[in-house]
Amino acid sequence: MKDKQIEAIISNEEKRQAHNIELIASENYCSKDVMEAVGSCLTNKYAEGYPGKRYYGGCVNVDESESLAIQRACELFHAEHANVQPHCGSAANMAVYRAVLKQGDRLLGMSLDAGGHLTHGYKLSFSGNDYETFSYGVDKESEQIDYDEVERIALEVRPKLIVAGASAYARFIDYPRFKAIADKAGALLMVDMAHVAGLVAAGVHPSPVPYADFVTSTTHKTLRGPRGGLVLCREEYAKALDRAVFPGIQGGPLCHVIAGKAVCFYEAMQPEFIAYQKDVVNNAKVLMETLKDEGFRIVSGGTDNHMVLVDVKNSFGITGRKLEQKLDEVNITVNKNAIPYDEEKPAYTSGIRLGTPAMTTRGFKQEEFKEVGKIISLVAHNIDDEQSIVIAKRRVEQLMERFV
Ligand code: DSN
Repeated sequence: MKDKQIEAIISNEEKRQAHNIELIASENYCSKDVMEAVGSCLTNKYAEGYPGKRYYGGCVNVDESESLAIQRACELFHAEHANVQPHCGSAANMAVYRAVLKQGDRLLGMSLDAGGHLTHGYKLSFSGNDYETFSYGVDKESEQIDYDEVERIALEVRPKLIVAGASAYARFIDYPRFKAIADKAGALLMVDMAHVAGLVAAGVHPSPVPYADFVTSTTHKTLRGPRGGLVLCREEYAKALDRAVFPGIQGGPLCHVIAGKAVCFYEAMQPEFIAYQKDVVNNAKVLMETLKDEGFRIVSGGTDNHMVLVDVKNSFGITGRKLEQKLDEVNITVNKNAIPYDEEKPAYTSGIRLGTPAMTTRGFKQEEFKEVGKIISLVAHNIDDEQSIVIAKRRVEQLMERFV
């Protein structure tokens, strides 16, 4: 590469990704094939429009690639229609809102504090600006969604759209119940399955597709594809959705990323993908149990998916931020995360969020996740003891020796 500065930055990031234990629940390592598609000459092509109906000549190959991605997405998730153009998850959610809501319409989503996403109605996001938004949270005791309470709010608020799905929620979501609530309240239902899309594709997590009018996702989390967005919907909403994506909110699609999505959907149809997703879930359970045994309080008491939400404040009297920083020092990457009814500010938080998708891709099994839990415990129990930090870092290096 002629640009030595960027070359060095990429090389440093390659090293960081190879040597660190990556536990951010929304991250993963996509395959070389996905990276090849994303790094291909398809990045050079403009293709505003949809396959067969473009505003540029020369789209024969990108038409084929996008058609394949659409066909595979529908097959993988048993959906009637797919739009593979959203540049990211936020754009996917925005497209659905714009397809069915007018400015000022009512939207009900999970609150950010309880584990929802910014785009599910948070006031500083476009979603909270463009629509009149209401939120539901989790029960204070169980720290799980209280469906009776969601129903009560929905019947009071009468939203046009209910959003289910979360960024920091480790339990199954009852999609049939959400559908029943939406029907009773006269609302449409959108499920944002970004975090669990890979689990859904592999059948190790319930699918929202039979119940939701729209399902949105990213393609880079558990699904292990390129960074990007996806919307699935019933045929009756296909035209409105496609118009909302282009020309509604986006211009030219990222043809190289769409090809990467097609590769990702192909990979997700292979038997080894199912085995991988089973491991992701089993590894999360092992990590959760290890941490529990080591004295950590687990939010909601467990996990049904790829994620473990840990209350470090009430376990060790430290903030999520402090533990995130100390784990960074020993080359374990996590993110601080608010827990339900958190009294700490968002920049500090009482919790950390852990995920198993990335390290399961790297080959970690249950034994390695037990050791990860124990190293996290060593750091949390000895947060200001430099000697313990040195020992923890050495244990991370030893663990990673077999995986680099
Ligand atoms: N920011 C993502 C996450 O980490 O969960 C959600 O989009």
